[in-house]
Amino acid sequence: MTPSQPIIAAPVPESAPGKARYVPHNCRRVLCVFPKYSQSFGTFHHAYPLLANVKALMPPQGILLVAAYMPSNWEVRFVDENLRPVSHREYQWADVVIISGMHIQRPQINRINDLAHRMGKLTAVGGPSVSGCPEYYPDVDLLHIGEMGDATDRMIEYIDLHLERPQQQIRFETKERLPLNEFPVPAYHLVNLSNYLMGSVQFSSGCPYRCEFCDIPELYGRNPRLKTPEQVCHELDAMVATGDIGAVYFVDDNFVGDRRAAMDLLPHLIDWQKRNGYPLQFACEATLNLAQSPKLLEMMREAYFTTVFCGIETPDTDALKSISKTQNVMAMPILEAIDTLNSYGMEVVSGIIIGLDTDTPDTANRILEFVRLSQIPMLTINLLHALPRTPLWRRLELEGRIVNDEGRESNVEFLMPYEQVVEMWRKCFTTAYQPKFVYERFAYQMKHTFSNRIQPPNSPARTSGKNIRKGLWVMLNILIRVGLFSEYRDIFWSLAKPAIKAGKIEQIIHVALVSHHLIRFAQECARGIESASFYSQKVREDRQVVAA
Ligand code: B12
Ligand code: SF4
Repeated sequence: MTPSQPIIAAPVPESAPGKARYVPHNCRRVLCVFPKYSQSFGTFHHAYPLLANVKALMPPQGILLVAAYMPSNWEVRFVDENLRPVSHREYQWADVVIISGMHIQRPQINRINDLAHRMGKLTAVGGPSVSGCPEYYPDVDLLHIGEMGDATDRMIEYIDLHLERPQQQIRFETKERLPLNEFPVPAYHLVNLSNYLMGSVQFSSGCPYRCEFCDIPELYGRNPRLKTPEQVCHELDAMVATGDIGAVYFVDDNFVGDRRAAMDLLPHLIDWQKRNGYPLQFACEATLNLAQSPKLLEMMREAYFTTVFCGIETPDTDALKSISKTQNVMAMPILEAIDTLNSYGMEVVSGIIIGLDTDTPDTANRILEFVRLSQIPMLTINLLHALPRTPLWRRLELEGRIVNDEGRESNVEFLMPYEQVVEMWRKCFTTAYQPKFVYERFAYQMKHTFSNRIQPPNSPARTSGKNIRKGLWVMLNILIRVGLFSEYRDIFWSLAKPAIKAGKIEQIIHVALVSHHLIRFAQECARGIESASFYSQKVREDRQVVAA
């Protein structure tokens, strides 16, 4: 099916502050389901067996928010299929089954919908996939398109007044978004946070840039909308109270999309950490030009931001211009920007795209050289994929270069021969994640990045008996599974021995966990098990993440 491609619409406005909400007449039972991930680089599934109880990366913000937004007299249950399947009884219990998800989870979303329909239940889907491509879900009863807002209220009204399935699909499209500062705290009380590798929090939504391949500006707008710093701290309180987590990821597409807002938030985060004894490490996504803001960087260091994902995409300036990623073309060269972030204790994670129109047969070598020089341990090296609702999709469609073949690694007709591009991707991926190369880059990070971090206090929050037991369990598991039984154990020990002697236990745990996932994932790519484009529908249903 060809997704509809609206030319970029006017930004969806926010509703007036404090707008009254729909008051329901009935009680309803709502079953919220988040579908299993499809196995991909970003899910970290190879690290889960090394950790106690972890079965998924982070709690899904979107559907937890919707769960929290439901009328207070309605009964709400939540199942994350990454933790366990939905039971027959739960489907039977529900009046309505509501689902969220990304394009890559499309088969799972449709499967949940079928199961619910078999029991005669009303179904609804919202989230980034249906918002970009409603056509992917022809059989779901209610489609929620866009962010939470008037459409959510109308959908709730519909569910309140009807229990039977509609004759025809009904679409609710957000015309007025709920201001972020009126978002409820996601329903963390419905999840066990210890089952997740990290917690997640949202501060802003939207990004001011217009990278050609990205659907964020069209899905979430170009003017970042914001929560208040108090709201963010309150959500951190709620998370810390509910479960034992050591890290929180800011899911904002660009944490510094509105620099002034980030500057206003950071003192609150620093205060929060100090008040609570620095229980959390923070990670975020940000544009590389963050390197030009020393004041922001200094505050991020003090708030204990330890990882920042930057969409570097390509080290080649002309290529960056051709994909409208001009925010990476700065007076400061890319390698210097990475060094700068490292000097504030932040490990950089980088997105890299292969298959751009500017690529040449030498691209793989240039990217590998960049990996070596930048010393970035983790790079999401991805084949270009045209996402619906992007300028890239529209350009390629005009040029007749969108290929709708689900057996292919990407839906783009590259300018270079397809096989050659896929081979370049495989070469980059499998070389970058050879155990020796990964460990070399991490050794660099330990010396040149981790050493620049603040030394958080030995507070009760960090050194509780529970935390120490958990750390010991993970360390023991790593020593057995990686140190004893992995084929790359010698490489592991060459870094681990001196690190353990120096008491850098937390650092070596991080290195071992991340490396293990990268190495195993790359080995699967080499065997042709994994897909080159993590956006591709080729990531099949049978490659869903299997929790250990
Ligand atoms: C954190 C994150 C992840 C995490 C966790 C994902 C999760 N959902 O738990 C991880 C790392 C696992 C991940 C992985 C991937 N991700 Co991701 N991810 C994100 C990110 C940065 C934030 C998600 C989030 O929490 N947003 C905040 C919440 C509040 O927004 P939301 O989910 O859209 O929810 C709002 C509405 O949509 C609506 N809503 C949501 N659900 C529902 C349900 C109902 C019933 C209703 C009424 C409303 C509703 O209400 C919410 C409030 O307005 C987004 C970017 C973004 N801006 O969202 C990308 C994004 C979702 N990811 C994306 C992609 C492509 C991926 C990957 C394929 C590749 C990758 N980039 O690594 C993998 C695939 C994973 C897999 N193999 O299954 C794309 C999805 C494109 C699409 N349109 O489907 C996005 C949009 C980024 C992008 N453009 O590249 N991702
Ligand atoms: S900076 Fe990031 S989120 Fe913003 S448009 Fe570019 S890729 Fe998308």
